Amino acid sequence: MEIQFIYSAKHTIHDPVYEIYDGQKEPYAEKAERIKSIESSLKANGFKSFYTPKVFPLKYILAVHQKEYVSFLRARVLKILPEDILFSSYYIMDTYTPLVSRTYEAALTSVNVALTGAECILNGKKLIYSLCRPPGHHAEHNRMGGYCYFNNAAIAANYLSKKGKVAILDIDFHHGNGTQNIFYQRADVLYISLHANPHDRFPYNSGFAKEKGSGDGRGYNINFPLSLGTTDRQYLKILRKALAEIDNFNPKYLVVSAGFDTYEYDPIGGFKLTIPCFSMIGEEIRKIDLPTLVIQEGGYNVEKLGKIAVSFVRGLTGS
Ligand code: SP5
Ligand code: ZN
Repeated sequence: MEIQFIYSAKHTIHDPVYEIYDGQKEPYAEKAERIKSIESSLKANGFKSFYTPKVFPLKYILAVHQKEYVSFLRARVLKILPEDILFSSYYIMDTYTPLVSRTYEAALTSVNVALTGAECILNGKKLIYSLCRPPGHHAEHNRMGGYCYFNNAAIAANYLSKKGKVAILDIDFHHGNGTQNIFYQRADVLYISLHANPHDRFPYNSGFAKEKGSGDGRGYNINFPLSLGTTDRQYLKILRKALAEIDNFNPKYLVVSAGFDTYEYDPIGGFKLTIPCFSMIGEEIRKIDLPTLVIQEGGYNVEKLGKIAVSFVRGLTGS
């Protein structure tokens, strides 16, 4: 099966040098090299259809994020000097999501990468992979967190939802609190996530199995918190359950929030997935046979990310 990639080299303008973890400065894990490594490995392995994003109007972001939040982000970065970094301010939920002078611009580009992919899906493409950076699934209606500023997957899913029901499958190691928050009350967008138990890992206070949606959205939010040390076999078993739920929901489109921090040697993960497992994950997703938009989320083993992405894409495309 054919696949196209959406990628912008502009993501490198967002380059914080450190984050704060339990009060200490640590090197920033969400490095620009992550996406470069994925892009170059895919190309080296024969995946050659790369397209740069179009520019979409702000209304698609404002359909998901609070106006005041978006304005804050746009205006606040203008006061940051090129070498500076801002940690605590309004609308920031943690110490992993600093602002640098060009963060807003990079976050906008990442959204455009996602929306361009979604538009291709609406135009009849069956499989698109948007190489988004910065990632998005921790960004809520009105707050940034977990390396995320705008919720790329949620903005793309909301755009697709104008034409039919959408399922979002989130396979990042961390729970996508932002995506859950944005669709919690909606029955036309199913959010379903496999992730580390929040008792053990970020975001700590969201992602429990008892969070099932509210109002009209009751039953359309499904969390599968998993133990640290989860293996390929255990993971694939739960993934099949998640895909059965998606099948049952019968959506028109599928959005996959794809994080590779479930890999056994990810520096901030804690599962034990091997590189071949990502092919099997891709294959399971291919089998449900829906028009699919893949959105890049996390994954921090820069050296192995390219290999993981190639494995995943081989499964997705059946090649
Ligand atoms: C998109 C995504 O995967 N965001 C993840 C955000 C989680 N950040 C918190 C992890 C901090 C890692 N630093 C750990 C250093 C331990 N010495
Ligand atoms: Zn993650």
